[in-house]
Amino acid sequence: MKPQDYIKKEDKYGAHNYHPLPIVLERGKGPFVWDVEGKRYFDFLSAYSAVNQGHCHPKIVKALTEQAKRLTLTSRAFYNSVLGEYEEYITKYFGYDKVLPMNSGAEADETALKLCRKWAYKKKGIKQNKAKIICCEGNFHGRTITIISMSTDPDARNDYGPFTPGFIIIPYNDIKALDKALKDPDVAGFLVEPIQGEAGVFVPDEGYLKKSYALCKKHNVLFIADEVQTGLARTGKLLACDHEGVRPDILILGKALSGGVMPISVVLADDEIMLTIKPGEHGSTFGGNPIAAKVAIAALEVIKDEKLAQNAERLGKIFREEFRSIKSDMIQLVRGKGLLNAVVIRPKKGKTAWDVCLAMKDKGVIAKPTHEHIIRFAPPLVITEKQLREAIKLIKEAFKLFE
Ligand code: IF1
Repeated sequence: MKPQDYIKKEDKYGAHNYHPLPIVLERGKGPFVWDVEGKRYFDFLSAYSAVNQGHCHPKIVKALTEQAKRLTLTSRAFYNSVLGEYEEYITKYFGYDKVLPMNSGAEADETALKLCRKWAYKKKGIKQNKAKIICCEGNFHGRTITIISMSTDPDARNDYGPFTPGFIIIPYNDIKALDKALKDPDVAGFLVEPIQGEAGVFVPDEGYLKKSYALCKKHNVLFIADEVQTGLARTGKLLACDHEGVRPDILILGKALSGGVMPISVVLADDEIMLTIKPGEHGSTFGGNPIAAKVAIAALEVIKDEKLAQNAERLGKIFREEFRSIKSDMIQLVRGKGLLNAVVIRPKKGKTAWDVCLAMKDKGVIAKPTHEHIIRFAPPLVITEKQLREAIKLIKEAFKLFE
């Protein structure tokens, strides 16, 4: 089959809820993917930061396949021999009393919202159904109806109403707006991405997280960090909150928690918050399944053993420096932290970010625009300096085509 045949088949039999770049992938290894015609590419999207450990990491695949041959799923109706090991490992790894295991990032965000509301009624004493949660313009926390009820992106929320009430939306990176919103005694939590990914890799001002956290504590409000995309070494620290020494009251992780081999997410919190949910009050068929338990341990070990945060920190600096040296009037600005970066593209003679991505694809680097004019560059964190410099050379060649 030709690439076109694969594309036609997806078009005919699959929902049209995506508009992929015209490339058909069939193999991945480390920072590379290959298409069905055997052409190799640098993957600069990393499945939206789910393959931080590189495609098909052998240690993670081994954990997956070995457990899959023993016991794949028990449901939480029974205990099993690996969940406790995983729960102990991940709570010690991040320094929390307890973990609630789920599957997708959206499920973990939903779980965090439910935990925050439970805590509001059981601990803070907010009246039933009055709890409010503050979130930010430009947020992305998933695609469920409640989560898009917080969204300010028309594409994410149009024609999906009616929406879930109980959210206060404030501008991102605006301490004054947060301070004002926190005056409402019914506020229970503040849900925030330490860096806004989908919005175009918006890095807030230095100190924003620290000041937000302090304000939340002053008003007895939970600081909830969605690190689904920024966590797990992506921004040059284990967590993006670590850049400011902030310890979220509720921490949400997903994506690279499995190294991209399956959906695994968690919510981490201390007992005062986590134990407000009693048996039977929340759950999921696959949440914390034996394969996920073993895969997540392996994925977390890889992050530590291969010093991925340090690599992301060092190579991110090189990436931004190199990119800023590219002479192209299509490059408006480069921003990011660690290996989560984005380039804002100035359209030129009708050519947009999409055209740049097509040109990069032809050169052997794949990335995709988020919104009209922003290209996110997020390679797997296992990329070496030599490979990064090779990829940047190819990206420069692509931009040259628009001179
Ligand atoms: C898509 C990007 C979007 C996330 C944060 C929770 C979730 C995500 C900070 C939900 C998921 C994915 C979803 C995917 C595209 C991608 C994405 F920012 F990463 F680029 F959409 F904004 N919190 N982000 O980024 O996790 O349920 O997907 O496991 O939906 O198009 P999920």
